[in-house]
Amino acid sequence: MTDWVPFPDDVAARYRELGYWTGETFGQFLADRAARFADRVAVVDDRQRWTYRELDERATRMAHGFVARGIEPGDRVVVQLPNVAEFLSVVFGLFRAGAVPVFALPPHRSSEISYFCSHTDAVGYVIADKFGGFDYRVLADQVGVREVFVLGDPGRHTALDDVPVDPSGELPTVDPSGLAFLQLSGGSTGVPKLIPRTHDDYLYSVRESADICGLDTSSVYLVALPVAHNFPMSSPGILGALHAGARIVLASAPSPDVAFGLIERERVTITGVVPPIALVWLDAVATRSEDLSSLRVLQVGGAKFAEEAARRVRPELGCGLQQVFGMAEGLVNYTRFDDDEDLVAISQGRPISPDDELLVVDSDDVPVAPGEVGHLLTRGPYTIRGYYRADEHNEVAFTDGYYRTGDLVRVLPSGHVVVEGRAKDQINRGGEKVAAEEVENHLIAHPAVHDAAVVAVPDPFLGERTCAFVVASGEVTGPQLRAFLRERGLAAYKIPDRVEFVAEFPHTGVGKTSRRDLRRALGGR
Ligand code: J2J
Repeated sequence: MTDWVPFPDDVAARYRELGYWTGETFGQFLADRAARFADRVAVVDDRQRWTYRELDERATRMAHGFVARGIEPGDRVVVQLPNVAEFLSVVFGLFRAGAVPVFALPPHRSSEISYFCSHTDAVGYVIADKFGGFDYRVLADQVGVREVFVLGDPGRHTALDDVPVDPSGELPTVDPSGLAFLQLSGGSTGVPKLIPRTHDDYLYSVRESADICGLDTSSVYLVALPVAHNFPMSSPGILGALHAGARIVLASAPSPDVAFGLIERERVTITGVVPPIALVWLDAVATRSEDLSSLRVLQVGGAKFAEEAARRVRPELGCGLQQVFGMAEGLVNYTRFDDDEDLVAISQGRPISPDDELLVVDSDDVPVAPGEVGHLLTRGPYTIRGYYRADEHNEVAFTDGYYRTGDLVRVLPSGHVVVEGRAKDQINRGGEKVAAEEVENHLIAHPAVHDAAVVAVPDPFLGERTCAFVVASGEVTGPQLRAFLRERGLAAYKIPDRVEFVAEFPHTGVGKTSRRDLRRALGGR
C-alpha cells in the first residue's frame, strides 16, 4: 500500500523545466511574502488584524510549539477551524514543522473526523472550543487523538495559545515535492477520499490563479465560504491573496448581514461564493444600504451557476462575474476578465494551465467529437495522480495518469468548458458534495432498514437536494432515520432532505438499483 502517488519523474522534470514547479515550500512562501509585504495587513477577522510580519512570526511560533509537543515531520494533523485568522498561523505553523494538515470542514462530526484521524493515523487535531453552537471539545473526546489543540478555552486539552515554545530549536527542512497537505474530496464512495497535494503543484495553481484573477497589493479578498475548502483556499483564495500581497478578510458567515458589512468596511474587491449564496446576495442587494462599490469581481463556483442568474450579476450587484469550475483534486477553470459577456454567462471557464490536458470521452473512453458532451478526464501540473491510501479506488478513478472527474462537459472552440451534468454518485447540494454511498451505508446500519438509495432531486435554490429512498424491514419513520444519522455523527449537510419509503427498488438491466428510475418516481409525486 502506497500512501500517495507521486508524479512520474519525467513529467515532474518537465513541469520544473517549464517553470511551473519552483521548489518553494509553503513555509518559504510565507517568509518571502512577509519580507516583501511586511507592514501591509495580511489578514483580518472579527477580533484581529495581523500584518504580514505578524502572521509570519505567529506561524513560526506555532511551528515551534507543535514541535515541542512532539509533532514530527510527516505527521498528520487534522485541522477543523472556523473562519478565523488563526487558521493561517496554525496551517503555516504545521507546514513549517514539516507536518501535514488534513483539512476538515466545520460541519464535520464524529463520523467524518474519526475516519480522517484513523485513515491518516493523525497524531494531532486542531479545533476551536465552540463555534456555531457546537462544542468541538466534545467531538475531540469522542475521536481520541493524541494531541488536541484548542483555540479558546481548552478544557482538558492544550490551548493553542500556550503550546510551549522553544525558539532555540531548529525547524525541519521540507521537501517541496513532498506531501504538503491532505484536502477533502467531495467523494462518491462509501468513505470520503483524501487528496494529497504537494507544495510544488499547489503553489503553481495559486500563483497562476492570483494572476488570472488580477490580484495585487490593492486587492482585498473576502473569505465567505469555509476557509479550508479548496475554492477559498486557492482559487485564488487566501493563498493567492498572500502571494500577491493582498489583504484577506474572513467572514464568519456568508449571509448579507455579515458579508455586506465587511465588503463595505474593508473595501473588499473580490470574493468567491457558491451559487445559492450568489442568489441570496442578488435577491438581497436591492433592499440593503451597504456600499458594495469596491467589489470588482464576484466569483461563483462549486456547482453550476444558472445562466439567468449569471446575467443578473453585473446589473444588480454592480461587479463582474467570474465563473469557476474547480476541484480539490486539481484542475481549475476560470472565465477570464476579457471574455465576452455571453461566454461568462454560459461557460464555467477554461483551464489555468496550457499543460492542463482535458479529455472528453464516451462511456467506452473514446473521445467524443469536438463540442459534444462526454465524461471529463484530466491530468496536468497540479492534478493529483491518486488519492491518499486508496490503491484499490485509484485503479478506477485514474487511467494513464488522468483523473476521472465524474463530470459531464462539453468544450467550446475557445477552450471554455460547459458543465452539463454528472456521472458520479454524488449529490451537489449547492456546492456541498454528498456521496450517495456514504449516506446509504449509514442508513443500512439501521436495524429497520433493508436497503437504501440516496439520489439528487432538483431544487430551485440549492440546485439539488438529497432524497433517501428506503426499503424498510421494520417500523421506522423518516424523522427517526434522520435522527439516527445525526447520532452516528454524520455532518448535517449529508442528512437526507427527504426520506421516501418504497416497497422495492426499480432495477436496471444488470440488476443494479436504478437511480434514474428513483428520481423519476420522485418526480411523479
Ligand atoms: C458545475 N459544477 C462544479 C461549477 C465545481 C474552485 C471552485 C470549486 C471547487 C470545488 C474548487 C463547478 N459548475 N462551476 O475546488 O478550487 C463540481 C464538479 C467538480 C466538483 C469538485 C475550486 N465547480 N463543480 O467545488 O472538490 O462536479 O471543488 O468535480 O468541492 O464540484 O468539488 P470540490
